Amino acid sequence: MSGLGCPLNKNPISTRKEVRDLRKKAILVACPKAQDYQEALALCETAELEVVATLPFCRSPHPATYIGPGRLNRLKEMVEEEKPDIVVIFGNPKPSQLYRIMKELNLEVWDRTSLILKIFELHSGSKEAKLQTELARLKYELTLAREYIRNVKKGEQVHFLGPGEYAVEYVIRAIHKRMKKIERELDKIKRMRENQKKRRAKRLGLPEIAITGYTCAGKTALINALSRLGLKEGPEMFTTIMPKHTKVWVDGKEGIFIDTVGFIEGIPPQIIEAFHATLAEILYSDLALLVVDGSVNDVKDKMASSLATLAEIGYTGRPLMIAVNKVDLLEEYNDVVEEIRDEAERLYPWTVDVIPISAKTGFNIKRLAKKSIDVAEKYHKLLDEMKRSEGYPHY
Ligand SMILES: Nc1nc2c(ncn2[C@@H]2O[C@H](COP(=O)(O)OP(=O)(O)OP(=O)(O)O)[C@@H](O)[C@H]2O)c(=O)[nH]1
Ligand SMILES: [Mg+2]
Repeated sequence: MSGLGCPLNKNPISTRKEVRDLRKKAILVACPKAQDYQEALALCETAELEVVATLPFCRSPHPATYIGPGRLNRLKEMVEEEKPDIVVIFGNPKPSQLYRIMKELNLEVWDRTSLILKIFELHSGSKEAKLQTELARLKYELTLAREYIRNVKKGEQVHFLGPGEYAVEYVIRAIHKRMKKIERELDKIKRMRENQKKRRAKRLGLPEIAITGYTCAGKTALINALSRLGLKEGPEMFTTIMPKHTKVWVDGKEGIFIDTVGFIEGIPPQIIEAFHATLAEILYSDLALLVVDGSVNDVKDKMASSLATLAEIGYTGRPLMIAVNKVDLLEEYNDVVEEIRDEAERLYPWTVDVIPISAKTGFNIKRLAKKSIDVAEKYHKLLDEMKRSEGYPHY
């Protein structure tokens, strides 16, 4: 890397410790007793933050300041002591609440959405991923800028953003303009992607299976086990942002498997909206293959959350295959599989089968792939027949 003003030129990074020292310091406001506390820490770690202190917050939100006046005072003291770069409120404060906290602390404050957006920004490699992430960020910032204007109009003194009402109105107009431009560019990419898909379907005529599920469930590990793609897997969250396809051949049967972006509990709506074209890969497929991490305690919650996201993007009333992954980490997995089967049948009656697998050791991988191709093939044929009749569904 070269260029003026790049501090790395003078002090080349040579050790992992030095790299870690470049992380921003954060105070995390979260409930240590909550099931998603580990997720909060993992998200901070993936967003390259060093959590220097945690302020426990387990109550229901306060109407004005989300964390309440007492906690806010304590947070101010902690900011004085720890001098963090950022405060992370692991929740979903309203823009007005977030605005008040920022104003009180005079510091950058991220909520859950902002934290997830940061990770998407860090992991977006392709042009399409970058544009989608920027669009999600702009949608998010628009709500904050509107809140800022509302407060200026109420005659409040504002400090943290600096500029006055007209400057912020100018920023809002600029955000709208940029959003329009991105939407046009994404539209072009979407049409290109749809054409590629149509050409692929015409050329190969193979059933398509979208591998979907919670972040870190092992979707990429599964596609790697089925192919020689060697895609990046990792313990960090949202390693995969853009879909990847591969043709898989099992015992004389062929299908296209697609790796997709992971889900998370309460996935920010800005991400669902901005990543619509990417998530549509799941809708255009013949079968969704839901991978769940069978080794974690909250596997049923994570599955329920993934099913809710599938419903939100419109995947419902269609076949679903479930793979209970990472069974190599369990001494005994039959009970977990049965529990997941019962829960899946209750929450999603179109579940075709629940198969235990290990993407790491390869256990049951072939069986899963074969069964998935079979089901997808049947649905593919059914869709072809429906296409010829009037009842063709337009996804
Ligand atoms: N022990 C074990 N580890 C696994 C298995 N499958 C995946 N992993 C590990 O789990 C972590 C997450 O795997 P990924 O394949 O990156 O998960 P993903 O679902 O693609 O995650 P995102 O891309 O973030 O949505 C990685 O460290 C994998 O090596 C498995 O069957 N057994
Ligand atoms: Mg992945």
